Amino acid sequence: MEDTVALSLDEVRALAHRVLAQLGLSERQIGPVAETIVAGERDECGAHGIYRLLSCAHTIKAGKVVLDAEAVVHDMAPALVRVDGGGGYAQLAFDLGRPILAEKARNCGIAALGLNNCVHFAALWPEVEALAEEGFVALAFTPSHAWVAPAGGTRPLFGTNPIAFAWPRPNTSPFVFDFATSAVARGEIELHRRADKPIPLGWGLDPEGNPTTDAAAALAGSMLTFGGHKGSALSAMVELIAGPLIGDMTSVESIAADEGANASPLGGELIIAIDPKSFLGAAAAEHLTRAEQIFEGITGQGARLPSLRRYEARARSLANGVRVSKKLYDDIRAYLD
Ligand code: NDP
Ligand code: PYC
Repeated sequence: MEDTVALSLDEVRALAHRVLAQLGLSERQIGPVAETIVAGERDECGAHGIYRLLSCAHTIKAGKVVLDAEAVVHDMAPALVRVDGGGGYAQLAFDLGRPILAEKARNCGIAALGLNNCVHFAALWPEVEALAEEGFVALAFTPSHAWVAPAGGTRPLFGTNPIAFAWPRPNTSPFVFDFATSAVARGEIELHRRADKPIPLGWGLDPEGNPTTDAAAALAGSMLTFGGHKGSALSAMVELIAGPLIGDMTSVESIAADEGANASPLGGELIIAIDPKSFLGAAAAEHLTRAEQIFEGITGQGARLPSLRRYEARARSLANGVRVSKKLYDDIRAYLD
């Protein structure tokens, strides 16, 4: 049984603030970055909770984050806005762009926010969930580093390229899913390597292109997409719509810009918000209520609704705090010495 440390969410937040401040990140960025990390730990998303403080530390020490970045808004069209993150973390740019995206989606029915020139380490669900809490249907996409082979190939080309979706539900938390188009997020394989645990077949290939259960070999070789050619095509879509479409890098370009530093991915993100009230007018409430049949149809046969695990974890963490691996806690605290 692994040694663990019990922390309240306030202690997780304080730890994140202290480590990020010690690393020299500006106050402007510490707030939104720390909140994303707290949310990941709170919702028991191990690969995107306080574990990410280690990748923030590595990325900052490698000189790959502009510590005092200022995000700048470019209002492109009635339904389009871009935010240049100035080489800082994507959370700063998202926080600036979110109210503008919401206003444009309310005015136009649908609107898109392109984040450019950002560092990405996080899960995307906090962003789409926040938009759905405001009543929007929301989607988000971002490329990462070229770590993933296309279906049928053996060399890294795509990023782990997540797709996140959120749907507002009457009187309850939004329906949200958010997953990498690789078989799993890279962070999950990194956690297996740290714990010296084998990975299932289907997650990666070794550097010679052979299927492997060795986490380190898959990290050195290539990861695989989920769902064969289907995940591969979706991954290509993410490259295109959150890369060239918004004038930003592909995963191949991001890993080239990394110059072997093994830091977090750099580049863009596309977020789309749709306002059901604009499509449906006074009938919006009736159709959102009808949509509930889909969720009842899932849970009614004992199947699991994406996001319910997180909401249950959230309730537990809000009540009792969280337990984190002692080794991870010590590795993070080492940045305070
Ligand atoms: P998973 O394969 O664990 O899939 C996560 C999603 O699927 C969640 O919405 C989860 O819901 C849902 N889910 C999982 N198991 C089931 C099940 N049995 N039945 C129904 N729904 C299920 O995650 P990944 O490893 O693919 O990705 C994890 C995170 O990594 C994502 O948040 C993603 O944004 C992030 N990521 C970020 C990248 C970046 O560049 N910024 C790159 C790649 C990944 P629930 O939450 O309730 O468990
Ligand atoms: O886990 O694949 C990942 C990842 C990349 C960037 C953030 N998370």
